[in-house]
Amino acid sequence: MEEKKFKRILVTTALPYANGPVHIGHLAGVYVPADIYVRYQRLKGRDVLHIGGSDEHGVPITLKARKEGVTPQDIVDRYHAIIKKSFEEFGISFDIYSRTTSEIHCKTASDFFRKLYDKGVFIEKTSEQYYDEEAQQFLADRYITGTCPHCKNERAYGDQCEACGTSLNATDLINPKSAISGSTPVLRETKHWYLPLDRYENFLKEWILEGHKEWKPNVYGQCKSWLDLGLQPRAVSRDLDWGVPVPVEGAEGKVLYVWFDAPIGYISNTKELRPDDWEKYWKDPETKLVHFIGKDNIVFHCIVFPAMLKAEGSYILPENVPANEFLNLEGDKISTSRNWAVWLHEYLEDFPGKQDVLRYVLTANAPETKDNDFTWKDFQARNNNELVAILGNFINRSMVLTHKYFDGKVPACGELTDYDRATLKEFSDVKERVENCIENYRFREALKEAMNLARIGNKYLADTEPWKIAKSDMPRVATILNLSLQIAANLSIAFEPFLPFTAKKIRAMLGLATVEWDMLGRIDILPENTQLAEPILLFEKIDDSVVEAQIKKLNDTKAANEKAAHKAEPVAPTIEFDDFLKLDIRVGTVLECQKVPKADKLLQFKIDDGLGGRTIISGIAKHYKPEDLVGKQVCFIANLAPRKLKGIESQGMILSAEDADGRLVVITPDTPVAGGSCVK
Ligand code: B3M
Ligand code: ZN
Repeated sequence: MEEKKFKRILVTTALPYANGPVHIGHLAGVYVPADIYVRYQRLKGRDVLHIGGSDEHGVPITLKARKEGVTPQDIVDRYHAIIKKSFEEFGISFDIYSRTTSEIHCKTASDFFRKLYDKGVFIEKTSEQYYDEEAQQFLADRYITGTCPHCKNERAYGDQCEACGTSLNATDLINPKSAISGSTPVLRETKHWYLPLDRYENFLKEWILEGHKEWKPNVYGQCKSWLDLGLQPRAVSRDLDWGVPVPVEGAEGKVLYVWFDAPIGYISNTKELRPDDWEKYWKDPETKLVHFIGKDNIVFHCIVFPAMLKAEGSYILPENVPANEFLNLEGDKISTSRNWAVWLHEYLEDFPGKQDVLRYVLTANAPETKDNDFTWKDFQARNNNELVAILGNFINRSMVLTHKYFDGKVPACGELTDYDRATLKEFSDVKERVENCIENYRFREALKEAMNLARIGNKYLADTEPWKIAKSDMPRVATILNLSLQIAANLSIAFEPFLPFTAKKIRAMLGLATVEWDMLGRIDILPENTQLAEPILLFEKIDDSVVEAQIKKLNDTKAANEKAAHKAEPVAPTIEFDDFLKLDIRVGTVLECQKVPKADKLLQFKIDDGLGGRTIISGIAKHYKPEDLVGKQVCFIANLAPRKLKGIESQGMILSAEDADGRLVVITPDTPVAGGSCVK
């Protein structure tokens, strides 16, 4: 397999935006899986580099700076340091963690653009875009709000209306306002450079859809739907004063779009790390390039960046992009703006020294194939029932018994019994199984296999009960403990990728200096008479009160958010009662519900309205699975003029509540009523 095909491995992890600290979702989705992968490869003795860094450009950073009255550089300096420290503390073993404001990056990104420019790759286009005269800058679509031309929602964004789900152009908005200054923006002509993705469509189809069928189904599926829809040219420059300047004459005030420069950051950071031989990592087809990312970054890493690399012409393409789904927290989407997160720096304040507990829980519960939930109860259960009761217990008993009966020296292994042999046979294929899982990016399963080895050890000690025969049969006790300690040594290798702090402690107790992956499975790792160190406890029980305090902290956050959501000003002017009477609001039962093809926000409903049934389209596909809505009762406006959405006539509007984070929840009666009942 890969040993033959590849000489070296280049692993990159998504560059987090330096406008906030990192949380458990980042770790679970990207950095822990990548770290498991690179630690394993290093133990295998392979030539592997792990390249990371902060993404320090983009509009959100400039807005945060404006809000705080500091410079964008101040913002990124602050968060780059916080993020870097969190990663170090959690043992994420980067070979380099740099940043996209570095000089070498700006030059590399600039040269890359210039090369494509000189090759005539880009299309130049002039278009009219909104400009904020007060803030003296062009506005990204997201930073313009106004009235939706379709549903008249007054708080639609320049890229979409979240009330009716229509995607918009900023110029569609009625009464547009700048989100930066509140003033009315004006249209101005501006020129930009576009990467003609459509020209790479055939190449991408061939390369991904034919050549990489082995990619994870979530990744392959997303690529396929993008490619099926057809690709459009994408602007790779912006009117902004924060970023890498566009290296073309007459491009003053323009910078590279953040998603153009950020992936080039992987290249710049490799250059910074290995100035003399970086090219072999990026240009030799014997290098295996792997991008670890979250699912929201798939299109950029599987479509846009490969098209850029292909256009440049001298680079290799990724061999795999093992993107994960999202991790939720206690049943709710993790959200920075709602402070709904477990921040890494806060975790370490509350659980000092327990990095590996979090690494363990996040891997055991990793969102590899679907979104997953982190709960504090699960965290506690996995710590107490798995880490303490199995792994910790086994290592501790082996150590304590050896100290008790053999003064802490590895005793001699005598003749093996059938039971010993059966135990050894049970773990003889753990190595191959863990390897197989890790090579194929199935880290939860790999961890399960490693934990199974600890289970085997635990059961071996429990079954052989050496403490009961200490008086009668010391040679047998010696054999049992020798084997137990060899299993412990195996555990220190098998867990190194997953729980590096713990693996190191085990090795220190066993007096094992260096290990390699290929020692796994052997039972002669520890020579007879090796002096063991004093046993230390690897894990400790976590009490109910501790997790309850964490749950309370989250509940307090939730309460504060709800309060904040309600103090928002009235959203519409006062109306007369007669105006209210004009609305025919009814309750209906959802008979059928399905996604509208080629519209990622729309759901199509068939409603029992007591009047013979009707079809309604609603923009809530991001918030519900269609099957979960069937049978539910919803409220809808029955006398809204029908209108067509994606070619389907929508006969009404379903009512939903929106929280501060933009989450939509349908309004449903407290007790079921007949379909068609009026709401008054
Ligand atoms: N900073 C987006 C993100 O953090 C972006 C990743 C860049 S990877 C080149 O989700
Ligand atoms: Zn709308």
